[in-house]
Amino acid sequence: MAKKRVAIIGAGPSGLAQLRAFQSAKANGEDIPEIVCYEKQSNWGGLWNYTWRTGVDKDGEPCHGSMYRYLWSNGPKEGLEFADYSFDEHFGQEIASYPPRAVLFDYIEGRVKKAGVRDWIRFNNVVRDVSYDDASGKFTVTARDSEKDQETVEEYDHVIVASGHFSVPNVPEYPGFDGFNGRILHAHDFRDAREFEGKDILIMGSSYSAEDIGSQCWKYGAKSITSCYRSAPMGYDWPDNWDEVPALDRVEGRTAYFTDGTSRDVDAIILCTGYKHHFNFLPDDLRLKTANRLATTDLYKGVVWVHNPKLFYLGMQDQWFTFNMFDAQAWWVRDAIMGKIDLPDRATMDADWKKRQADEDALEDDYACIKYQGDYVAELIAETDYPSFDLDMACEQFYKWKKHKKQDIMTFRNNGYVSPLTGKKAPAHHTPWKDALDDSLESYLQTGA
Ligand code: FAD
Ligand code: NA7
Repeated sequence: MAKKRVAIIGAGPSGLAQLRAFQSAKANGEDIPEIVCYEKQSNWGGLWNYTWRTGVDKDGEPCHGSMYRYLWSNGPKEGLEFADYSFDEHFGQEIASYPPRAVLFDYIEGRVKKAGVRDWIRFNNVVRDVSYDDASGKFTVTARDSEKDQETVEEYDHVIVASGHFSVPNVPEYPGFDGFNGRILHAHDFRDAREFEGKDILIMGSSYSAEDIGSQCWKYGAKSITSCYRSAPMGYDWPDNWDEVPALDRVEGRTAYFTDGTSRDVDAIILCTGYKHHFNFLPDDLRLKTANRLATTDLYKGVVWVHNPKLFYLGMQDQWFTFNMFDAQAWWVRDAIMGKIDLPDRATMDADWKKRQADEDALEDDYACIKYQGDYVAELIAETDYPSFDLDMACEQFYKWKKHKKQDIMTFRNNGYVSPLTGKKAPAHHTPWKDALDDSLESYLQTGA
């Protein structure tokens, strides 16, 4: 029988987890399918592969990158550590808990370099279209190779969508935006906080991007920060030049008016208003439509497309857990494709995601959400040979992180956490986050002050 063919779309942390999952089965002597991973960028790492570009990329495709300079991990690294590749193994030394982007990129890359899977990836290949044919039971994937300036059309038995969902911005419009005498940008296009040194800025939103982009601007010398929320304030004890106010009502000239009747003059408006699950290469019958939540709509076990269980999605959940959750999903999907896990009938798959959503809706607070996602990761791991680790201990590190943020939002990154893999507590970083202006790998890995 001909080997099965599997297409993976995206070589970010999720797609790379899938490559590593198949490679580990191969290393165990198993007969794995033929794997082709399409990646539209010229390197791997997904969002962690920093680009200065905004708008369109070098090939005229929507620029994938949403990360910015000076970004440090927004949660402790002990919560995302790969169970088959510890930070200690990669760096050969203990490192602090909130690595900058370049350090995490190096870690992600280290594992897949060791696995030797780069040849499975077709870089500079954007997937333009996927379709499914009932008669043949196969998918057709159409991609464009920008280096060769050529289109390819190939058939696959399975498709795994790992294209991320924090790349296509959700961009609301408010009255007066078209006449604003300053810059309006979405977080997706934010690259360097130094641009806003000495400026009065308005941040819209009250989630991760609002908190972190506002903090970056504060760290790199913005004159004042005003953040406005639609539903609930972030509620941290902000520095003196940061005010958190209710929703924006309208803008007139340079003046922003809020729903509590107050107003501010601002130089720039940064829309930290989230992202869309957007798949411009998928037809209606294959396209995931879900809110950004922990239990995604129409995905059995969070990964199997219930309308056509030969199609899988990775990493489509809102994320407390990231790299190790993508791993758990990738190992599980690998085993489903290789026939080691049986998929149930449609009714059972539907009941699964609906129950997960009902359970999620009943969660009381962020602590319960963390535990809920930790339990999900543990559930998948238990069904595969991914190395098990202490998920409760990982959750504990997130609980401590939440408490540290509440204590002081500008110092939480100075803390160290315990690795669920090694049981060791990370050392404090040599420089407090607010004073560490150099985010390079070399600077971060220096030991001692
Ligand atoms: P992505 O990293 O988005 O990778 C998707 C890949 O698919 C990309 O390489 C892209 O080029 C490719 N692709 C997309 N469409 C196509 C196509 N049509 N054809 C071919 N290739 C395609 N997580 C953390 O754990 N810690 C953090 O501190 C953290 N900070 C973040 C900060 C920001 C600003 C953002 C936006 C996210 C952050 N995240 C963080 C979450 C982040 O989503 C995950 O860490 C991780 O990058 C998700 O991996 P992924 O592979 O699912 O998606
Ligand atoms: P999130 O977590 O999806 O948050 C989006 C925020 O934007 C949230 O506070 C929303 O308010 C707000 N929002 C959305 N639409 C609007 C409109 N129309 N008006 C005002 N405010 C709005 O996205 P983030 O970018 O913060 O985080 C995404 C990932 O990036 C995250 O995983 C991090 O790791 C980095 P709401 O609360 O819904 O009222």
